[in-house]
Amino acid sequence: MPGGEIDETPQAPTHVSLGSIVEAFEIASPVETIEPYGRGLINDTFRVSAGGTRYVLQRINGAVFPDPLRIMCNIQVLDRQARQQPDLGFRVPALIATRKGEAGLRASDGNVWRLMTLIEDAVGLPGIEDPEQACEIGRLLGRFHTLLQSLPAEALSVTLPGFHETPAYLARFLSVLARVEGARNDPQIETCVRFALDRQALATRLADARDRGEIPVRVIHGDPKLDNILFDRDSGRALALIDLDTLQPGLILHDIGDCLRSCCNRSGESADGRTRVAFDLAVAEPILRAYAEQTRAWLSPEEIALIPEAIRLMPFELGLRFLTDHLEGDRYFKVAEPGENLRKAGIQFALVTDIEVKVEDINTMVTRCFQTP
Ligand code: GN1
Ligand code: MG
Repeated sequence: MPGGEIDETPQAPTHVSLGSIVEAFEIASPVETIEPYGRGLINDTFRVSAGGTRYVLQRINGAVFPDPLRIMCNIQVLDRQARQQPDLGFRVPALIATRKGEAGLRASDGNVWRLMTLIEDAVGLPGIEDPEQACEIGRLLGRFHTLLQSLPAEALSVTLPGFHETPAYLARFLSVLARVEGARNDPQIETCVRFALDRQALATRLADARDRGEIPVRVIHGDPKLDNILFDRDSGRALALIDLDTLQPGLILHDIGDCLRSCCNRSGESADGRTRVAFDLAVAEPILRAYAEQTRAWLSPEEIALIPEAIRLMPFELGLRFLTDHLEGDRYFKVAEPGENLRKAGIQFALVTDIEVKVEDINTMVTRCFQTP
C-alpha cells in the first residue's frame, strides 16, 4: 500500500491458544504466566514466564507487515553485527527459535508470532526528568546508528514498504479527504485538516533531498520513540533500543526527528491537557549533543543541515497518519476509544506549531551541538 497504511480491517482475534503458541518455541518449562505487556499501537505483546526465565511474545500484525518473517531475518543481521562490535555495548533481545528451528511461528490461523528474551533489570521511562537521561538517549541512538552504518542498506530487507514516505502519506490523506468531505463539518476535524493542507510542502522536503541524491539511504530503526528505549534499573544507563520491526533501509533523519519528537514533548503522545504540548529545547540539546559525539565522524553536512527540517517533519507526519486513520475509521493504530486518533493528531500538530515558533533556537542548537568540541 502506498504510505504503508493498511487497507484491511484490523486483524481478527486469534483463535489459537497462547499456551500452545509458547510451547511451539524452544523455551524452558513449565510455562508459568502469560500476560499482556507494553503499549504498542500495532502488534500484540505478552510477557511470558517459563522455567524461571522471562520472555516477550508478540503477534506481528499481518495487516501491517506484509512478510513478518523478514523482521526476524533483519534482527538476526543486527544481532550478528552487534556481536562483532561488542565495544559498542549494544544489547539486542535474543530471538528464540521454534522447536522446528525457525525464527518465528506461523500459527494455523495464519498469524506470525515471535518470542524473544526479556532484557532483565531494564525499565522504560514515562518521561525525561534530567539532562543525564537525555544524554543517555542521544548516546544510545548515536551508537545504534554507528553500528548500523557498518551494514550496507541492502543487507536489510524492507519490512514495511512505504514507511516514512511522507509524500505517500499526504497523497493518501488527500484521497481519503476527498471521500469524506462531510467530516469537515466537525470543527475539530476541520482544524486539523486545515493545518495539514497548509503544510503540504513540508511533506516532500526530505524525500526530494533523498531523490536528488543529497542524502543517503542508510539502515535505520524507524521507531526510536521513548517507549522503545530501555534503561538499566540501577545505573540509569540506556541499554537497548527495542521494537525492531521497522529496522530497514531509510533516512537517518527520520530516526533523529522521531526520537526528538517523542522525547522532547513532555506531555507525551496522548497529552491529557495538564501539561502544555511543547518542544522542550532543554531536553533536545543534551540528546543531540550526545548523539553528535557518536556520529559526527560519518554523518554528512547535508544530513546535519536538514535536522531542523526533520524535527518539524516527524510530528507533522505522525499527526497526518493519526488524522488519516481517524478519517478512515481507526483501521491502523489501536485506539481505546473513538476520537483518540483525532485527538492525537491535534497533539502532534500542536507540537509542530511550537517547533515552528522555536525555529531560530532549534537552528542554533543544532549548529552548537555539531560544532567540533
Ligand atoms: C507505532 O506499534 P508502535 O507503538 O511501536 C508506529 C510508529 C509511530 C508510533 C507512535 C509500524 O509504533 O510509526 O511513530 O506508533 N509503528 C508503525 O506511537 O506504524
Ligand atoms: Mg514500533
